[in-house]
Amino acid sequence: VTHKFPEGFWWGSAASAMQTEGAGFEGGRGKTTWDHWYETEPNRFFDGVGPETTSDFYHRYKEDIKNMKKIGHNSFRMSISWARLIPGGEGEVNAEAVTFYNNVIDELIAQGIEPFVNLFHFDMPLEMQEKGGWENREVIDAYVTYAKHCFALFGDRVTTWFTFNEPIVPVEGGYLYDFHYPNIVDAKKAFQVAYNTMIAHARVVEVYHKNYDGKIGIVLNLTPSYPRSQNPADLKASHICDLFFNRSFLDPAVKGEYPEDLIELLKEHGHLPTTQEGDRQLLKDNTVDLLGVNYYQPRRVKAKEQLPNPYSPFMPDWFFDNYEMPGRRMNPYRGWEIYEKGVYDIMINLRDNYGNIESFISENGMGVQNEERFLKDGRIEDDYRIDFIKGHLKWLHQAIQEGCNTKGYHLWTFMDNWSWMNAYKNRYGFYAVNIDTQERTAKKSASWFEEVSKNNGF
Ligand code: BGP
Repeated sequence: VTHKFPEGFWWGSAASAMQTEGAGFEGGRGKTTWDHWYETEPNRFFDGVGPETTSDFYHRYKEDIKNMKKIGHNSFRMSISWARLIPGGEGEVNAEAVTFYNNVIDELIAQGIEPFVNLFHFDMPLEMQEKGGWENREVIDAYVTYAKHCFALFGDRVTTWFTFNEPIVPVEGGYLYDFHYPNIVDAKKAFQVAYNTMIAHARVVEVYHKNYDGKIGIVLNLTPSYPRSQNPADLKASHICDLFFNRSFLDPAVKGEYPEDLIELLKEHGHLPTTQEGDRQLLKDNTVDLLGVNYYQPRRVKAKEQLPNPYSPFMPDWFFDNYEMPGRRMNPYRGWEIYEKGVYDIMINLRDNYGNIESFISENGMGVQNEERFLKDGRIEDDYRIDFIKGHLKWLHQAIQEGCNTKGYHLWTFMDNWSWMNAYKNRYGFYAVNIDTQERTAKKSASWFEEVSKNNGF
């Protein structure tokens, strides 16, 4: 073993309710925006596949958790579906959902796998979105009540919680770039939604800290923003990109305040969100205990080639252009850049500028289209995924050597699952899932990961 990880390193994977549970509306699950969007615009979804069945974790969780144990997981991040626990988002708790989540949590613990539980992974109850979603503070109240129920029901056994997964994604998708419901393009609303999400987050952190002893954090997709050159214009472009896409969530979550230059920028363009008295203090007082970092690819940024038309609607991209760096390594099966050192740069940044907050890689993974082409004697020989994970782990190991407070590595994802508009296009799992039969088959990476976690390194 040349890369040994610290004792107790978290080896595991992550998944989310909407993407794995399936079972349609069985067990009294309420509608989410995804069910609604699929009903109204099925063509938006890859192959026309919607969220009703996904990977049937609802019925097969026992088999899946057994498989997690088999490949050496000591931790697993799942999410609770708000719409399953409280159909409609407010009101009565659904007893069947309580039974289901109790069963899953108890089964994980029985197998020696620590459940990390996330409260919100893109799956807004439809009724809450109809009230305006995160634009409306009443929805924040409903979310806080939902969180209180979760803590009261499961907090005796679950001691690692997350408020949100990638809260920027519903903002980008739903309010800027048209890939999530309610698919409107309006930067002013986008910033309001982003801001209110952080208020919801801080209020839940506050509730948890007042009443429980465990840890609570947030999961952010951090995308290091690398400038094309060291020219002032490129540096400025990458700085602004970083403010919008990383620091708008990272700073309030970890430091309890927004970057001054982000506030100035929004003010200058008349896009500051509406705030309420007490918000600033709330954020200040309720920072996270730990940070989940989802890392897939960096951003490559250059100065704007053409100044934006000042009469066009304001967008973050007024300030930078994406840059296709010559020679960058691409994942040929998903079209995303592979840059393993990104995890190291993120961790060093957290060490030096964010008080070395406790963190872990909460998602990292390699999506592959038509992965069955790598099937050999009944098993998917995913050596590319092994190389991908190894490459990232090497840099993570280096960061730990240099004093970063990095506690674990979770792959996205445990088994192939349904992904938002991409449905089953990109496969990420340690286990392949046949979506017709729901049969699970370990890929080569699963046995490799089993060795890694057993040896606590490779
Ligand atoms: C992350 C999300 C996951 C998952 C993953 C893969 O941003 O947290 O929910 O979807 O991306 O994305 P895709 O399936 O589009 O390749």
